[in-house]
Amino acid sequence: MSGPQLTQEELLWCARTTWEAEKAHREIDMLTMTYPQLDRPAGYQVQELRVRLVQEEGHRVVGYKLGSTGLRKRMQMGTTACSYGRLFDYMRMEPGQPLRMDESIHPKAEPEITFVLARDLSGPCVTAAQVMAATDYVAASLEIIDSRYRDFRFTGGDVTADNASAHRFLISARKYSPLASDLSLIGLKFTRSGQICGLAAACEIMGHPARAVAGFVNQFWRETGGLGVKAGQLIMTGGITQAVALARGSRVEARFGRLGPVGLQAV
Ligand code: OOG
Ligand code: MG
Repeated sequence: MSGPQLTQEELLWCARTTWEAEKAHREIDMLTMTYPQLDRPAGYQVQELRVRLVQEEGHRVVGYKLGSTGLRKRMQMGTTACSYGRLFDYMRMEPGQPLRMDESIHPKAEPEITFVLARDLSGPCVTAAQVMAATDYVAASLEIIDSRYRDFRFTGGDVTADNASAHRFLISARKYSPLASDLSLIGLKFTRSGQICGLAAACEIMGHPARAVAGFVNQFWRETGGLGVKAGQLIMTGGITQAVALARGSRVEARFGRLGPVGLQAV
């Protein structure tokens, strides 16, 4: 970390800056250009303040999204550190609903497996087996990330402050028991406008996506000073392939073996 820690006022300025950019669909310079000392822990402080700003405008947290849990995402983004962001009610898309480019900056799509909990889970030492036992169902999903930073470039502190680039998400209506078969072996074909852009299996997510959920629950407990994840909340476990850029007219579809297909069109 270089320079003195950020003051509460500076942290709040960072929170406002990325939230305003999200609402205006406008890209901004990295916060670390102004505050080079914004590291990941400071990024989480900003994220907490940003959550409060968003809630003050009447939006509700419905779950969490995990970042850089997938091997290919880590390679794409040049990082090895997992991160998380909040999913809000306004980000949810319904099947058949198009992604509006005029409400986005430079959106990218990535296929993910989403867990929905049947019971509350709290760190500090939750295991993947406990996650499986506490899961109501899993479902195929697409995440649309849309970094507020110019050219989709950022440091770990920047992206954490920017709610891990969260923008929109779509969860398939088909619910699947995580115990019905080996979830880590579920295969996936990801296409954009008919062209294959990813072939993968769920084990790309830390060997098994439940492991990513466990790691997140423990990290969340540490970052928030003891908070847990609630029954009914969604946990998107991270992009299994690389994220692909969308343009007006792009159609992306992820066909997830037993979990079924999920797709959307950008307009
Ligand atoms: C940060 C979010 C990463 C994932 O699934 O790995 C993410 C980013 O790369 O913009 O959502
Ligand atoms: Mg993602």
